[in-house]
Amino acid sequence: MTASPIRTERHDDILVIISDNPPVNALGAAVRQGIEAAIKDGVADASVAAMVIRCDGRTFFAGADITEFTKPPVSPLLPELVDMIEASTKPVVAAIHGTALGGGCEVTLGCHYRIAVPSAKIGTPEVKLGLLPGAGGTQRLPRVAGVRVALELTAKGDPIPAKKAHEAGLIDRIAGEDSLVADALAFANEIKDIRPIPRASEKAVTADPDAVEAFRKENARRFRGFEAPAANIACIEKAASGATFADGIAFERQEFMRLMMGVQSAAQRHIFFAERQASKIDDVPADTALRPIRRVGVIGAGTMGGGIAMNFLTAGIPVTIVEMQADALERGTGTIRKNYEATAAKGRMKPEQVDAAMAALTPTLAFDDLAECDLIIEAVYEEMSVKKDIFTRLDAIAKPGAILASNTSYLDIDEIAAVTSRPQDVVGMHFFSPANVMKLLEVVRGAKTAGDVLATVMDVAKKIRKVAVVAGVTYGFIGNRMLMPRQVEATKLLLEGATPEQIDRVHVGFGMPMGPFQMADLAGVDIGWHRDPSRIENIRDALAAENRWGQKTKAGFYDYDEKRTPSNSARVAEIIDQFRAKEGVTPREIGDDEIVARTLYTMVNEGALILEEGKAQRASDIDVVWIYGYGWPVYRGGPMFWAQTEGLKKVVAGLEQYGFPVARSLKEAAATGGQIR
Ligand code: T1G
Repeated sequence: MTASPIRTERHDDILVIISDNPPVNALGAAVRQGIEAAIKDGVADASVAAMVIRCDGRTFFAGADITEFTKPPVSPLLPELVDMIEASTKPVVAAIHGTALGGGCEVTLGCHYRIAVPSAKIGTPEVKLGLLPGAGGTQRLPRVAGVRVALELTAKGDPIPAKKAHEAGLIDRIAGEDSLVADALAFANEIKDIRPIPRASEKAVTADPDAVEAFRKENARRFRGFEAPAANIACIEKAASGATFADGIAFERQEFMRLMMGVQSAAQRHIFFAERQASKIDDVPADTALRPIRRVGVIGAGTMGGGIAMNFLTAGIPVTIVEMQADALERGTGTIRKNYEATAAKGRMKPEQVDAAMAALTPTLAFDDLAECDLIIEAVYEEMSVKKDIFTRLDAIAKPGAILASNTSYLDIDEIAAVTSRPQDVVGMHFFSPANVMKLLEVVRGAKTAGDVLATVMDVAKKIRKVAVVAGVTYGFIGNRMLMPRQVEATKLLLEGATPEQIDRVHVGFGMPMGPFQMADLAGVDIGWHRDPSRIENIRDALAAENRWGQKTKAGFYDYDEKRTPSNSARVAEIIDQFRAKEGVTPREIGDDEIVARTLYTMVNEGALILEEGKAQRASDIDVVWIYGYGWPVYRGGPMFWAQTEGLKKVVAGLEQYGFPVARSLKEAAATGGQIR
């Protein structure tokens, strides 16, 4: 019988209920049972005048235990526990530190008073799991904090700091940062005899139809395809509609169960755990000693180099940035400052933070200045000979133990490592553009990359707020390798009768932020072009030769106006027709299903091959790459998760129908009804 995570302490007539359930005091069954028993004892004990609920460790309850959602329910259910706390005949104070999230926030709402340290945050992020607060949160929040704050917390899912929560009435008292326990006891003594005991469910809700309308509009714009935000808004609206608390709760329960049973929530919960799993390297012990990273070197102050540097500067890690030419260096550092100032202008950074970040940047033309760096990231032209030259020079000047990383998007890390005397210190760090914005970082493990180098880079990734995924050495690693069959098939479909707008429409309708041709126009049709306008071997060559390089030249697969609004291009249709004629292809009607099979199923197939070759640790890592690197809709859980929900038999049949060789592991999983691993 394991010890309960709940214990109690008496402080005169105050009963303190304490949870010690690391790492985040998730409200698992044992925690709920322990709190239920303690509340019952406190209510029954005449010598108890009031109670305090608090948590040990780094945070107040961070929510229901998400791992329990796929298991049979165990009493008391969280809604029952929250109701039971609220019904207590003795006042209960929630003492909050860290992040009171989801069910944790709902427990505080069942309490009668809430006190929090200044650094605490409180919120209901269930929407990010494809859910809604299912323990009374949608009905109590508008009663305690008002409709607008309730909408912000539930439909967007971002927690708010204690100060803002206090202003909204969600928190009653702010404690001292280091005196929460004492201040909570004092607060309990102050309120213990106040009657009536304030209960959230008994408060009235002030309707705010404008707020509901505003959030509905924002939801349609920002959360295209997601089901949960609309459900959260509907529950808050129900609370503000004059419905009784009981009717509101019934509606909340109905909506919660509908979402919980849906594919979207399963997908979003899958990604929640997949993102955390991705940070684990199967064959490197979690307690591997890390190399200290006190200063980072970045080679190249262009778009990528500048963005990469910003990640570290923002995290407070000094950067030495090297360029070959003074004007390029000046341009690069100027762009960094401009980007920071733009962030500050939006109120997301203070001017002094901008100055501190820039003060930590050391621009130099002297390559040897990199000698003092612990991690050096090369972000120069995507050409193997250039990379090899850089790493040869690095090998000569970098200090022993420095980690030497390449930001290459495709190239062979082993080949780069081989020019150095320290291949164990060489690794790939593939940032996605814009590097200071995109969350994904592919960490490319060479054959000789040392375990502590990998562990250090994964740790640094966390520090610069990236979602890191380990990839093996293969052309394009994980994400870009899967992009290739998609681009090849999309181009073939053009020749066979589809149009850029049809293919992009299918992808955008699927939930991608943009389709293959919109993406080409954004990134640049001329990327990887041989620059010889007389050499026209495919449609992209033909576009590039006519300076149709995409948005930057106001013409690519689409035409663009001053505001970069795209329109279908008659010239592109002509070029495609010319290629059809040249290839002797008679265009045919192409259905959306064929586009899905040939541009999305082929990605899944490539993902299965990547797993078979050991170039990704797990299928969920591939999902994480596509969610955070390419905007795959999180409510579909990533390519490999989506394939399971699509049905692997259907995926295999689609691939075979269009003549694709199906990966062995995919075929086996489809045949056995198993999972792609
Ligand atoms: N349940 C189970 N495990 C959880 C968990 C949770 N709620 N939250 C975190 N973990 C695990 C996580 O998987 C990781 O495990 C470890 O804790 C550390 O997490 C009825 C239905 C609290 C801000 O959505 O946002 O309440 O990898 O790496 O970066 O209305 O965890 O170590 O094995 O993220 O310091 C609502 C989810 C649930 C909050 C801390 N609550 N958690 O971040 O650590 S649904 C949430 C977080 C709900 C009710 C509804 C973050 C954090 P491992 P971590 P962190």
